[in-house]
Order: sequence, then structure tokens, then C-alpha cells
Amino acid sequence: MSSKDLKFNSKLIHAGHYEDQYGSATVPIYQTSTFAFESADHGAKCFSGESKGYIYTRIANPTVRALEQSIAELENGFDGIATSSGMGAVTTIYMALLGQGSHMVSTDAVYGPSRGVIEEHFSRFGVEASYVNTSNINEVIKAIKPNTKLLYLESPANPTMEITDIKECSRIAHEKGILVAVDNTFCSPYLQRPLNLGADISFHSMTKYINGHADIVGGIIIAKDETVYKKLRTLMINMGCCIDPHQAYLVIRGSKTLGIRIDRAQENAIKVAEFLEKHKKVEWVKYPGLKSHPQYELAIKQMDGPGSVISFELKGGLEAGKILMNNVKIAILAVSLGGVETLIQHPASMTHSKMLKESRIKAGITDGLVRYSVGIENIEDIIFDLDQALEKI
Ligand code: LCS
Repeated sequence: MSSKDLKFNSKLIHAGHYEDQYGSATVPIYQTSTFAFESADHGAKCFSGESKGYIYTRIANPTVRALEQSIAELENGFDGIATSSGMGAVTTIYMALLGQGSHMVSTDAVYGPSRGVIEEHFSRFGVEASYVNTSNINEVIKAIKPNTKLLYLESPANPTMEITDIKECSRIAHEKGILVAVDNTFCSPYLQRPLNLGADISFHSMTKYINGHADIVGGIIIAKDETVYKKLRTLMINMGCCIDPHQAYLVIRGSKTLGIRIDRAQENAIKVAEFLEKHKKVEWVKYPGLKSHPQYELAIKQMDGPGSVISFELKGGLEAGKILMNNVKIAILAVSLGGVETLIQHPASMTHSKMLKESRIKAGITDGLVRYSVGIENIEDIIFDLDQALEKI
């Protein structure tokens, strides 16, 4: 039976078909920068592609390949490219697919640096971008120009939790020969598979759900076809944002429990969202698992679950949010998300603080928005913690 025929949780354990020369049940850490050739001719053949042997860890490494092939299989892609961080994946995509005179259309509420790197750096090299609310398909259509090369989507978006119709956006982009890349970090392959919805590229900050234990940073890109894959792989190798084998090993280990971690975190998140929505000190809650979410129907259609990140604003705005963040005891006041531990943070002054205020507000990232990533602790403790901190306001 091929692992391709297995159900998702079984695939997490068996995808990638890593076969060790000594029969190791787990993927070993090949902690080496370089690999010996059998002969000068063998070395030359490895470089020309005639032979398949490993050459140098920035190019490829057995531990890293096991991770790449496993995640690519989970997302139904041609192959994967692991990177040193999620931002390594983002910049590899930009650099491989955009150039002098090209234009990109992107979700406006993306992770702050994914936008910052275009506005601060790629703009110096003649790359232009339009940031729009991609959950409104008309805004996407209006923003496309003759030189648009890439449609960059983040769904759910960080931190507004707005959802974009990946299938419809891919259809529109492909009619115009535009490639579609989806930041799938907030879902992980367990909850959303963008390539199945028509996208050309899916990518992740593996720092979040895929690894899930807040102990590494890493990224991965999965391409649907070989041509795009080769472009991205070559760029990553030349730019040098490869993942370290030890880091890759930890991600492989963390990824085995992706399904059961998300099931548990999501079960908690639904209860937290309902608790917040009913609380008298809360102004609004944005969570794809609540009927009040503006794209609730699309979330059900496109995702296999709402995930475990919640955005909300308190009636007292930022000042009330600060009291909450300073008084939680179970939730850790820290950036990042998608780990086993509950985290709370303030996007306007933290993850999205480098955005121009005007762009931030237009993207729906208000001054008082608090982002809460629900972990796998006991729900009674999470709710008790929130309740006692809200009491202090
Ligand atoms: N894409 C998304 C959606 C993210 O949330 C992040 C990081 C990245 C890409 C970049 O990944 P990294 O390089 O950090 O692995 N998001 C963070 C956040 O919301 N808080 O801290 C980091």
C-alpha cells in the first residue's frame, strides 16, 4: 500500500518513504555540511545530474529531503523546499518569481514582514505590489495589471482571520497567466491544501503548527509542478536560506502529532471563541469557527476546520487589551502561534508594528486588536485564566 492511499494521520507517520540504510525507524540527523564522492567522475556526475548522490547540505541533505518529501506528499505537491525560516520561504518565492518591472497582487493583512520586505527592499529593485482585501474577489480583479506575475494570498490572514476564496482567485489568476502562491501557515496541511484548490504554490512558516513546539524556526514551500519547483529550488540554493539538518529533524518529529495537536487546540479554540463572544467586556471576536465570521460559509467549504487562532478587541480598546495581556498567567505574552502552548500578543505594537498606520488600519488591524493562539492545555485552565485577567479591567 502506498502512503498516498493512507488517511491524513497515517500519512503524517509514513509519508515521504524515507528508507534508512541501517533500518532506523526514525529519520537520522545527517549533521554534515558535505558528502564524499566515490571518485572524481562520480563527483562530476553528481554535479551534472547524471548521478543522484548528495553533494553539499545547502543543496540537499537526506534529513532535509525526508522532511520536504513528507510535507509535499501531505499537500499533494510535486516536491518541497525547506528553508531556514518562514521568511526564507516568502523571500525565495518573491525573488524567484518577481523581477524588474513586475507587479504582485497580495492580501493586505499578511504577516507584517511578508509585506515589509516588498515595500522596503524589493521596491528598490523595481518590483511593485498592490495590497487589497483578497476576500473581496472584485478587489483582486481590479488590482490585476498587465505586468502582474504573482497573486500572493494569506488565508486565514494574520491577524484579521479574513478568508480568501483560493479556488476562485486561482481561476481568475490562471486566466491571465498569473501564478498563485498561498501562505498556508494558519491552517497547516491538516486543515487546508491550497494546491488541491488550484494554487501553484503552498508555503508555511513551519515555526508554527507543522513543528508545533516553539523550539525551532523553519519554512517550507511546496510546488505543484516541476518547472516552478526547479525555479524555487535553484533560487533557495543560491540565496542560501537552507534549513539545518538538526532543525529539520525536530520538525519531522513535531509533525507526527500535527493532527492530534490541531484537533485538541481547535476543540479548545471553539470554546474560547464562544466564551469571548459572550463576554460583556469584549467588543468583537473574529474566528472562522463562529457563525459571526464574515466568511463562515467559505471557511466550512475551503478548510477542514477553523484552526486555533482568535482575534478580538475589548470594549476598552488598547488600554483594556494591555491589562488583559499583563494579567494572563497561563497564556504566554509572546509572538508566534500554532504551538502546544497558548500565546497572546498585540499585532499593532508587535508583529505588525512596522506597517504604516494607514495601511494597517485599512487592512483591519486596529490598535486594539489582540491575537490569541490557543494551545492544548486543559480548557478549564485557559478559560479560568482569561476570565480572571478580564476581571482586572
Ligand atoms: N507567514 C505567516 C502567516 C506568519 O505568521 C509568519 C510568522 C511567517 C510567514 C514568517 O515565518 P518565520 O520566518 O517567523 O518562521 N509569524 C509570526 C507571528 O505572527 N508572530 O511571530 C512570527
